[in-house]
Amino acid sequence: MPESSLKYKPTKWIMTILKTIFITGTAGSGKSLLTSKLYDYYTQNSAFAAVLNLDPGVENLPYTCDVDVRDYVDIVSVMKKYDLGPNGALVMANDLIASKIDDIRSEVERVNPDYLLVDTPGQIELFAYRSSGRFIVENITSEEKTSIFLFDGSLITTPINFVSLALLATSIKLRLNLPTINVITKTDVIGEKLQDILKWSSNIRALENSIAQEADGETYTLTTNILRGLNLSGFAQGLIPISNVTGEGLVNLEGALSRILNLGEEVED
Ligand SMILES: Nc1nc2c(ncn2[C@@H]2O[C@H](COP(=O)(O)OP(=O)(O)OP(=O)(O)O)[C@@H](O)[C@H]2O)c(=O)[nH]1
Ligand SMILES: [Mg+2]
Repeated sequence: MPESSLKYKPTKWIMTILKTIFITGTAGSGKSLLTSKLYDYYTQNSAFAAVLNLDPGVENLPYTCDVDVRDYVDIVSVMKKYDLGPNGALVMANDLIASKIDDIRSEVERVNPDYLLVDTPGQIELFAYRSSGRFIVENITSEEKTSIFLFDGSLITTPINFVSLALLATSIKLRLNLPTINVITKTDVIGEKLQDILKWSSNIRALENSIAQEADGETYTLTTNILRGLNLSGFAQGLIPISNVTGEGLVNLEGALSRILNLGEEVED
């Protein structure tokens, strides 16, 4: 039995119903570190939080897993058994995880937290674009589910990069079919660029002007057409800037989660 399943919720909690937060984003955007910060936040506020790690390939995590897919699928064994390279093995591992969903769900139910934080794999396409990812999202029994999509602040160096990341965020939202909070991470290392990014995210005219300064011809036409399409669905609206390192902005993210998961009520015991 995995050690994590030894953590049980005290009896007084048994009747409360789970709320699940999927933490998604591009590789290295800060998903695992944010998971640990949210875990600390809920725990410090007397809520019972637990973490489900869905990344079969990760070696070190900045938190202790309560439920861990690595207990079900060993990536090195998958590589050897099926004679696969690392990417092929991750694809196979993700499908194997989906086939273990009943066991994973039972383990979550045994832990029985108020908040389940789900740290997703670095390879976002594995989680969001293969049917197994959506299957996992649909098969975790939970009263409320939401997704956080992390824009990696250090990747948004130009307005075109910003639009292409917003396109990815929208595509992931479409695949997972979950209410999504958009977050920009690593604000501690991007300096004044943050002001530009926040302006772009709230003012499509300003963004189009910045795109015009960077690109012309086909690139300009493609980028602005994508942008106008995304704007119809309110892309990147309310983008929340955070730093997982300094903690800046986390309080705003916690408030946004509360509005979705608790209808605006603060976390309470
Ligand atoms: N400066 C800074 N570094 C950060 C921040 N968030 C994460 N990092 C660093 O970025 C690196 C990747 O962070 P992770 O939390 O592992 O990111 P991830 O999205 O889980 O990565 P994968 O699962 O491999 O895709 C680590 O070195 C973190 O310390 C942040 O807000 N600011
Ligand atoms: Mg990670």
